[in-house]
Amino acid sequence: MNNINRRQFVSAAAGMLITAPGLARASTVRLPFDNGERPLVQLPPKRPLIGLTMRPPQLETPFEIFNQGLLTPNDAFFVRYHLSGLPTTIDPAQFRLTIGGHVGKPLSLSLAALKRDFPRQEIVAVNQCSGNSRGFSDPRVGGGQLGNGAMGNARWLGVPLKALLDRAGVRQGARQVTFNGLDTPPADSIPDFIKALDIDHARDGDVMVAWAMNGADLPFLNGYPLRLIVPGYYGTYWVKHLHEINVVDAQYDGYWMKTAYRIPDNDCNCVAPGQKPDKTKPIGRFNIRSFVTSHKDGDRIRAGRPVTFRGIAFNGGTGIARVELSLDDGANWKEARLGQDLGRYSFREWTAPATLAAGDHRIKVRAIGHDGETQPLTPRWQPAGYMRNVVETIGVKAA
Ligand SMILES: Nc1nc2c(c(=O)[nH]1)N[C@H]1C(S)=C(S)[C@@H](COP(=O)(O)O)O[C@H]1N2
Ligand SMILES: [Mo]
Repeated sequence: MNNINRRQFVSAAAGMLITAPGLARASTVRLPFDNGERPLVQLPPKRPLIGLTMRPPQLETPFEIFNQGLLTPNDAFFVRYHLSGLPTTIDPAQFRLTIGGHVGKPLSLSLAALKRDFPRQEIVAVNQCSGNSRGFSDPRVGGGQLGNGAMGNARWLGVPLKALLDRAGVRQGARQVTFNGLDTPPADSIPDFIKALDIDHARDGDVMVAWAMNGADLPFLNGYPLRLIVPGYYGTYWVKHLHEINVVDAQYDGYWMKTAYRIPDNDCNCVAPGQKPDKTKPIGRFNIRSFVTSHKDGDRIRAGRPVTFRGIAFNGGTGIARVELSLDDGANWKEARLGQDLGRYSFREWTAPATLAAGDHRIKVRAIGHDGETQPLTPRWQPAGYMRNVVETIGVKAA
């Protein structure tokens, strides 16, 4: 696609959001919790996805997509925004990424320069919203009532953030790096969405500025033309439409770091249901999760016939060491076979053969990371509904 076409394409997609929300509202789906009915909403070029809000657009991926391949297709990838002021037109020829603040030589880079003058890097990594699965919180909590579809796995292509920071020359005393996107608050009272990483994290070589996802330009709704990729970290840090990077010599204390996206500062990052934490810290790495994708709760299967259960597992970056399946609600566990390794930040496929006698069966799956972390059998709770990673259970009937 040449620049002119790309520009028109982007404005058309954005215009659709503003002028015709819910244009193609095909049907509804029901997420398995109270008030879980959602419209299927199509915002081209996305396929119909589960609609949470229209302004700003928030869409989740129908769960069956995760059984169709380890990489989540761009047109099925979930969408999350905080601010309704989305950029309407982005001209790739005019676009600049600036790197400033506590540096020796501030930079203003065109997309062409970014692609031409720096080393490239490709990482397969999961992007997961902190509030993925929040709708299952019990007691319930405020915030977007999400099922399990606010996550996705993609191959990201771009430049290591370290290379950009090195070129700008980070000065002595740098503490953090802040990231701002082109989206804006609808009112002055709402703080702009700006996130920060510690300087050492920003320079770890894995954090990157990406322009492509699964071999194509970033979709508009996933951050065209550039976004931050923070492998192993919750999506809140993956700033979309990224255009401004600033090195700062103090702890950044903007609203989205100091007040929002904080978790209990204790070993479980949890509190007793209904309680408030006495100390919090910014959310960080994913905890470990695994899912069955081949079957869903309530499925019927043939009794006495071999069946293969399949699913995915991922964690905050040590990678998946083992996945175990229980066919009897957690009494016995057997090891699943791990599939292709796309890297320690990716979904890892697992499969497990089974033959079930006639009757009802409670199937559970749990993953163990290379760091030894595993999943709890009872859900942890916290007031924001972040970081759900309880062992998932589905009921199937064999007949
Ligand atoms: N500019 C911008 N970037 C953003 C956000 C936002 O509101 N504005 N939301 C963040 C959050 S909370 C998540 S979970 C991810 C979602 O990425 P996606 O929309 O590409 O799936 O984007 C992150 N980056
Ligand atoms: Mo998020």
